[in-house]
Amino acid sequence: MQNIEITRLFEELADLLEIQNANPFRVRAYRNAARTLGDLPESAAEILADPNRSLDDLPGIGKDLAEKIATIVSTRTLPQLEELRAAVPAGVVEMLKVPGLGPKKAAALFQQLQITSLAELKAQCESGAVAKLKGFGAKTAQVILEGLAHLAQAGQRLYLAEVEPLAEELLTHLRGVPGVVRVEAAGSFRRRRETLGDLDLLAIARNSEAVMQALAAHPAVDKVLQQGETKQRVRLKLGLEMDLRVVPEESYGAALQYFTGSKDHNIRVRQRAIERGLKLNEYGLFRGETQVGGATENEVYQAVELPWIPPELRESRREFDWAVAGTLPTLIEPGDLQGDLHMHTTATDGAATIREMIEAAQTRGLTYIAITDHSQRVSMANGLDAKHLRKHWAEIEAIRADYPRIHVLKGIECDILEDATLDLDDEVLAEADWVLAVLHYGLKQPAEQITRRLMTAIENPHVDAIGHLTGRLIGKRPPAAMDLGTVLRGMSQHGKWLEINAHPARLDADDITVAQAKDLGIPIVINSDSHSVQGFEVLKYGVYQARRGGLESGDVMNALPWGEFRNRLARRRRNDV
Ligand code: DGT
Ligand code: CA
Ligand code: CA
Repeated sequence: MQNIEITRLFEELADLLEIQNANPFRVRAYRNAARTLGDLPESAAEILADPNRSLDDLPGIGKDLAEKIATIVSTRTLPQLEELRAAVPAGVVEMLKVPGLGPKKAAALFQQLQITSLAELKAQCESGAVAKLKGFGAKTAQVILEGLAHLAQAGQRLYLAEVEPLAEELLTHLRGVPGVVRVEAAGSFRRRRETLGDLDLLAIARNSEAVMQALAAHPAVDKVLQQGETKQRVRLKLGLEMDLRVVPEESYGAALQYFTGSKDHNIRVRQRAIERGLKLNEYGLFRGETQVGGATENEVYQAVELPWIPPELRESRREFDWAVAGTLPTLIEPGDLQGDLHMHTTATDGAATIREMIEAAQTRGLTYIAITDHSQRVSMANGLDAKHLRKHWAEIEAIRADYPRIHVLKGIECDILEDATLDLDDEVLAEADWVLAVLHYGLKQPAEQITRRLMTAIENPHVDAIGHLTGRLIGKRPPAAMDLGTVLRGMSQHGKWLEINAHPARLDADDITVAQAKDLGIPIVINSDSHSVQGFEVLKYGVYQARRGGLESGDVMNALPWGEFRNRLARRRRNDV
């Protein structure tokens, strides 16, 4: 069990308590515990299993919380949480998913206007009742309405990163069931989409009954929703539904191909089969009534005269053109990354010191990093002004001398201000080894202004890369509107690099944008945006996004060995790109 699952439950508990107007100290205790676990470099479950160690040695975790963590690790829930879930109407809990609505406001809406569903919330915002509530006002009501619209559009999907650890655990669990020959995840999970609507598992098993029983008995499963002879649908406690299908060995490839999707990709593969006098479905490849293949995916693609296509590319974009021409990219792999150019320390809003970050990066096998704390505009995160930044850089310089095996760049995450100027003067930026320019504020400005702001950064010779391009938070905050063509052409012309921010809520720039960037020859960097020593874990999600954009290792600057990276950066900085 991963810390993130425990963290989620504590946060939910804190939210529910807050809705019930519980003692603020209790609420804070759960939130602090969630933060402690989130920043913990090791698994709480492993500490529990170690007889020589105790969870209550961790800061902010007392005996009571340690016991609760133990309960979660063994049951994946808490009796207290179940009680609260039953006591607070589901519609009120749902309100917390609305961007701009926290537990305090949800509680007020519930207690004072008796709102218990999103539909009622919308109606009461439109009628003006919400605006009249104490502490709300017309502007808040408007923000809630916009949040509701965004939520409806995004649907109820979970981030891949929230699901992946559990999916791997379930796969391992099912692979251990006697008689199981193979189990694999298909669907959007296998295509590594940034969010998942549900999880699709496919198994070959001698006894399908036994696999389904093993799944139903797993503590992560909340409820069996449907069960047939070869198909089972369950709801996971994580808040996601999952299909398990048991298929015969001779159909496995066809089923894997079919259920991996995407639907549009499948339609084109099936069309190619028809053109060759074949019929393709999830049971196999058929000529007339006779099965002529389908045990492996390779057979399926071969039959339609294509090479095997990596799942991440199966979105019916350019993969067929590439496959036919024999130019499918050799996609970058998570293990290819050698550096990370975006991370925070205790100098601003990070949880770890410069030394701790360097050591954690080194433990992960990275050979170069850039420390990029926030600039002054981000006052909430203790952003640095010129004076404090220079002091921070001097500290990095002194410390990096102690670590000869890793190269540490003095960087900055410099804000691009609302008025299209940069948050720090050129003479300060000129002293940095690495400058990442980003938008944090005013993301709702008109497209022309956002474009102008980005162009300011792009035209500034000291800026090396643009970080989290659109500022989106998937499912929570829409991307800033901009003239993407102008921005990308500008980046190409001025030799700027584009970040894929690997944070699971950002994954920005997205797959389609990085594919466009690649066409324009814009180098990509995949960064963790770590705020703790655990932060590097997310790098692989950035790599998945890069794969979906068709990127090869050579397109990604921090997949280069240090020497080559340094030369590329130096060339960029001399402006001969
Ligand atoms: P999701 O669950 O929304 O994140 O996305 P997927 O792609 O996992 O979609 P899902 O779970 O509905 O279906 C899994 C795969 O099954 C899908 O990618 C392609 C295949 N599939 C499902 N329904 C159809 C269909 O009506 N026609 C075709 N050709 N394929 C389908
Ligand atoms: Ca799915
Ligand atoms: Ca499904």
